[in-house]
Amino acid sequence: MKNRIFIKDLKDHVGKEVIIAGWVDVRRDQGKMVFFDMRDMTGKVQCVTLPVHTEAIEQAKHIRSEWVLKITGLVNKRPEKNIKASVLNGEVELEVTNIEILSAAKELPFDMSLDGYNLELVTELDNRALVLRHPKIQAVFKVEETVIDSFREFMKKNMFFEFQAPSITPAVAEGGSEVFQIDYFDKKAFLTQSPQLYKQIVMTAFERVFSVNKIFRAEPSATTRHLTEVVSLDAEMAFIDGWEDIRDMAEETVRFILKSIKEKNAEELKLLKAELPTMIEKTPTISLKEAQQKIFDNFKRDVRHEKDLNAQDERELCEIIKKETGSDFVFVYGYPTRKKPFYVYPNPENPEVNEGIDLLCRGLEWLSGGRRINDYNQLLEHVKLWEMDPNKIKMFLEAFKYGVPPEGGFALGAERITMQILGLKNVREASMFPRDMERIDERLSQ
Ligand code: AMO
Repeated sequence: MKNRIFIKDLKDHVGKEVIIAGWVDVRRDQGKMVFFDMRDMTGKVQCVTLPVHTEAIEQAKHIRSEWVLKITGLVNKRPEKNIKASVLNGEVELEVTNIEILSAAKELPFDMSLDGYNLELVTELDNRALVLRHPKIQAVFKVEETVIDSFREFMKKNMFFEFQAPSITPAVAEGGSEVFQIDYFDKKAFLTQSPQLYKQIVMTAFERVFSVNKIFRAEPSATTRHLTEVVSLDAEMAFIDGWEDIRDMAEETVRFILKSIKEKNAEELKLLKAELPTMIEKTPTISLKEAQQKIFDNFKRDVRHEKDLNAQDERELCEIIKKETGSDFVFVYGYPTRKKPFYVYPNPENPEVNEGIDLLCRGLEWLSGGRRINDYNQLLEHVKLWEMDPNKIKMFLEAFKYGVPPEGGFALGAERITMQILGLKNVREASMFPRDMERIDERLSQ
């Protein structure tokens, strides 16, 4: 739009007539004057319509929340007693001289004011298109944008090459039944559960690689932590001395993401009353066995013979580690080999456990990764043991025939990180268009 000024820049135009465009936020009639806030993508400003501007005030009396207007007005300094120094445009207001209605809006179905907004998650998701206009909802996705951007930035800083992983695959990468099968012409194929096999293939050519891609999991459980479509932040690197190199790279990646959010999203954190998790200088690393022992010692729950940590174990472990060290994060290693995917490297001294790792924070898994098998024959052995069809992953296996250095990698779910950083109760709040067993935009049971 020609000559349009962004609302955040109005303070640079005091005394001048300008054009702004945006949405009506709230209208307040006061005696003969009409006040309303206008909002564009850069912020808000108070508009005042005086009786002298006869045409404008007649129109101002009709406008309601979410109407889209083009406004001509004079940028005035606010009277001294009305100055709000701490808010954007707290020192100025716009004296409206002309209103052009670009689009009228239906009456809102619920209170969309900053403090009045209070919806159940189901209603929020049923009205996603409208609630995306609310600053608290926008704040969530601005933080998520930083999570994804800063992951990319950190990877590039560290010489990782970005590639585009496919979403349609001939085979199941992670194992298990949590996979969507699709009709692929007259054949069957799958939606990818993870770019795992592809990031490993690309690593064999580019050394350090990463991808930001959608993954799909047919998670049958309706938990607060699972989506069926996830933004996966994946990394893979060659020439490692051991799984500890992967752990350290994962730790520095997360540290950089947290630092970026602190720098870029102070306003959003404040609005959502969120406190960033504490990452101490060296995140504690403990084995699954040690973790289970700690849970037993502290909570008198005996999970020492379990093969994995369940949701309650993760919560309790994080609580213990926080108390002991001040860290919100903890790495867990030493999971049973047969409980993890075929590509994870077994510990040579004790092949019953592998060199995979998980990073937990505030009671939830943020990241998985570890060292991988880089020897072709050992990989083939695992393919057989895991009862997989080598023909279905021929391209992957092919890459390992021709010399592959010791390697490993990790992956983080963008929604889970956002959820945990902001203290959201449900991962669906951190997905703009969440897909789960019960919803693809609309509720499936309707
Ligand atoms: P994993 O299956 O643990 O590992 O997934 C990695 C991370 O992705 C996120 N995540 C999910 N988030 C929401 N809903 C889900 N259904 C969901 N599934 C996964 C979590 C999790 O920590 N190939 C390995 C990674 C690797 O070894 O590099 C993998 O996919 O944050």
